[in-house]
Amino acid sequence: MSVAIANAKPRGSLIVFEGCDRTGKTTQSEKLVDRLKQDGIETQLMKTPDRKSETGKLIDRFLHNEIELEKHAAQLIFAANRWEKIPEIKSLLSSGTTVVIDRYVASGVAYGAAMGLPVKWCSQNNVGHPEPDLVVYLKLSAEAASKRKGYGEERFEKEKIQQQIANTFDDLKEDSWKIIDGDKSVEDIHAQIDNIAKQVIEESKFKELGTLE
Ligand code: 2DT
Ligand code: MG
Repeated sequence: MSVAIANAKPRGSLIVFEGCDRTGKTTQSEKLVDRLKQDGIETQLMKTPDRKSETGKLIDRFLHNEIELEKHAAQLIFAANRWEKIPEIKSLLSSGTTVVIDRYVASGVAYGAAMGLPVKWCSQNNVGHPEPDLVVYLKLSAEAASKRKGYGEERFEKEKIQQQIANTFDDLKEDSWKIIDGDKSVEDIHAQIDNIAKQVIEESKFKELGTLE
């Protein structure tokens, strides 16, 4: 037994950024990846939706209000777009690379619920996805977010919907989630996340990767 552990190869961690629109997820996930790489930790940045794949192109048009989609269909396309990434995520994690991902299943559920879909139905589409080791939940008031650059350009960027999405995120919170005040400075937030991420990466190395049920 002890031999097996001594020979086991450390895996990477799955670190997810979640939160409403314009809360700093993209900025912070990019900064975290740069920092981890500089510190010698193998890391890869990903983003879902990935707007470049075939499903992603459809999603991009939907988010820009160029096309309408029936809500279940929309959610299944978002889920499909995430499923497309799962083999790569699993392979990176098992080869020891940490994966930092800008939005993941909680966004699927929170935005799906805001479209009027049952939380249970939305969650079901993610059964079998690897479970995040850490969810960094960036929280910012809907009012503060609405003042940020670019707000209002896409489908869900309206204060009332964002408030509803924030409520669902709050309901979804689990032990692996860390709530970060998105109103602090970019550097303060980054320092906090860097600390938490490094701790999680260390703790997860020989822990079995979970699967969402
Ligand atoms: P950004 O590219 O700015 O992150 O916006 N969304 C995302 C869903 O409705 N369902 C999902 O499953 C996911 C991952 C959140 C992407 C937008 O798409 C929404 C905002
Ligand atoms: Mg956005």
